[in-house]
Amino acid sequence: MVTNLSSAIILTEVELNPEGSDSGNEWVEIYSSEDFNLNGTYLKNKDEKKYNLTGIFRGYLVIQFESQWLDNSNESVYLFDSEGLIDETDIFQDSDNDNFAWSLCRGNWEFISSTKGAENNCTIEQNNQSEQNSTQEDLPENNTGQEEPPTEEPEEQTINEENQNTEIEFQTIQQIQDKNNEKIVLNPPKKQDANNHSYETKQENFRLLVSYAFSLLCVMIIIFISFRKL
Ligand SMILES: [Ca+2]
Ligand SMILES: [Ca+2]
Ligand SMILES: [Ca+2]
Repeated sequence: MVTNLSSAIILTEVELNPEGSDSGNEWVEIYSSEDFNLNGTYLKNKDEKKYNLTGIFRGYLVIQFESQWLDNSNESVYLFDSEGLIDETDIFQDSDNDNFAWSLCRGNWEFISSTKGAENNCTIEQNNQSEQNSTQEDLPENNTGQEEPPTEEPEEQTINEENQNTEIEFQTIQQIQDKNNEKIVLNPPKKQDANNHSYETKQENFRLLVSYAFSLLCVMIIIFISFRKL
């Protein structure tokens, strides 16, 4: 199945200044993941020169110009179809007369070793480094996330202290109530002591009376014996 959907085709690599003579050796690389009909599409440079494209292709396609077509500074490449602009590059400069070319890597244009008609030589290490960097950037957030819980402990301690204070206040109230109870309980025995005291006083008076009577009896016996001897 051949498509001409503009979303299926992109610009992937541009060689402004190939090694040696530029005339006849400059090229632009485009890519489509499925069969694409180029009829009606064209390239345009920053000087607005057009270069018509034809044919059906899939994957990477290199368009090599027969004569000098790309300037080595302040140059861009645009891809059009009959309905308008499909894709465009950044503004490029290439003063290096070698096989380095501007290459699309993860949405950004990078000046790296060219891969004419093949997948761009985007370094995997950059991926790993960027992932490591992002991981390292994430670590402090995780650390701060782990450090957050200890701040909750003082709040719990405060709550415990409040509970302890409440318990202490409750104990104080209980002690006051206990003291009140003690007063209520202790008051009646004082009345009992008074009764006991009066009872003891009566007993002592009775003992005194008995002792007086006994003494009087003894005196009378002594007197009786004395009179009997006379
Ligand atoms: Ca050039
Ligand atoms: Ca050159
Ligand atoms: Ca390439």
